Amino acid sequence: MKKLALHWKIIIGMVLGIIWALLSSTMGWSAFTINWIDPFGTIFINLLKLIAVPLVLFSIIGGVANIGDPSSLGRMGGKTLGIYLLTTIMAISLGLLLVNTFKPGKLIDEQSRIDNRISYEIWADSQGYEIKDGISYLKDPAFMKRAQEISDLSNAELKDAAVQDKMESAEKGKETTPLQPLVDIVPDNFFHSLSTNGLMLQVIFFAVFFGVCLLFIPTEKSQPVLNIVDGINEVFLKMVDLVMQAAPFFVFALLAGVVSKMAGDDIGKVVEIFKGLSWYSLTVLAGLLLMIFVIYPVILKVFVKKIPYGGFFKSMGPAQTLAFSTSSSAATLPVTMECVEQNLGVNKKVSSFVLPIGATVNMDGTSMYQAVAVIFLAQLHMIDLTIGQQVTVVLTATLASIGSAAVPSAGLVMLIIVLDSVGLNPAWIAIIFPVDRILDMFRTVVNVTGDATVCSIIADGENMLDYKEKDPTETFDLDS
Ligand code: DAS
Repeated sequence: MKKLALHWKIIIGMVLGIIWALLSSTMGWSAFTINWIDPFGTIFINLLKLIAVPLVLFSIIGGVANIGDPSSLGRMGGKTLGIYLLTTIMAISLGLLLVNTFKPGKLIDEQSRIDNRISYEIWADSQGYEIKDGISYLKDPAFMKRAQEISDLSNAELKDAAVQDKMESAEKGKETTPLQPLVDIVPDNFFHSLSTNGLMLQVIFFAVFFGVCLLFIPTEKSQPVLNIVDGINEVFLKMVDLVMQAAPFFVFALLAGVVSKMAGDDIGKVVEIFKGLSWYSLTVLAGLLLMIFVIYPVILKVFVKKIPYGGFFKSMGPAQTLAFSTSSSAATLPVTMECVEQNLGVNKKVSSFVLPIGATVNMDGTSMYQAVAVIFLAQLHMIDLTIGQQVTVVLTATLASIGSAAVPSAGLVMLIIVLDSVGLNPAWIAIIFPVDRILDMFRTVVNVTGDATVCSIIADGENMLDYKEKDPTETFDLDS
């Protein structure tokens, strides 16, 4: 029987995980699933993250030192950041087009929108915001009574700790100087950067710095270092191959855990979650799926003729299915790197540099989702953002997606900054919180697909792309 490609095995693992979770929630076994199956999903993500940081460190040092002249590194760096920025702004613009066209926030009943608007005006007034196009609801005592009920209710909902601490951490992140993001890239203690989650940019900075300095020492001294670096790199890539042998089982555990935590022993909860936010979820999904199946393939067709439509998906299948299952670009990074190098034929000198940066700062799916979410929430509260405000959303969603960590639900936390930038209530993330984990799976696939697309364009531009149709069953082979 023909060997099944790994991404099909992963998809089968995902489907079985969802079926198991739905079965276990009807049979009352969700506690068993959460206690005895879900931990294997966490182990899988830990294993991938365990590999990601050292793999990035050694592959960038090797990639930079092998590049030869620092000027081509500078050129590649400039192109990388430039194209990443372009794809992010394009994703946000597509999101704004969809949410302003379908207006999902206006599809709820008028009275609820009026109530929402009143609670917004109460909140805005308490923040000292001046409401320009204020409506007369606040003058009518009947509305004031209703408003008080709503604001009490919404405050009670927002007591939810999961929302509260996310808000506190984002609030803390707000008090910084404009150049703080630049300062944060330069580590003062490299071992702290290695041992602390979310400091990938500091690891990248150190690796580039170390690799460039390798270029400036005599070859007889740098070559032994490079040989060790390349050897260590191979070991970490072999670790990826080993872990990926069990990916279908780990993904089964991941999906079983996610759905069981969502449904508990009441399968109706999953239905409830989706019914409440269906138009919003459908708008986000439409945008994300357009990015994956139309926008990126068109960009690839225009800039990189060699990679056929089907070939790209066959090559990136394992990384995309893993991005979906883990909802973490950081955890998926080692697999993204292997798929781009082994299947798309991108030279390691490009992928080792472009992909880790992409996983950290290029989150097209996240930025699109943030744009849709902000306009949806404004519509839900009968607030029409002006064009100027929507341009602000483009800028802050770009910055927020750059600042989002490559971990589950990071995009939701950074949404607070985008909401705040246009005078909306950051606590509204509680409204879209229930479906966030599911939408996060899709936006992480977009983030990873966008990184791979840009990496292929850069490699092709540097004549470092050697795409050959490959048998996808050979990827992650232990003896390859
Ligand atoms: N889960 C994030 C990632 O890893 C994306 C997000 O939260 O929006 O890419």
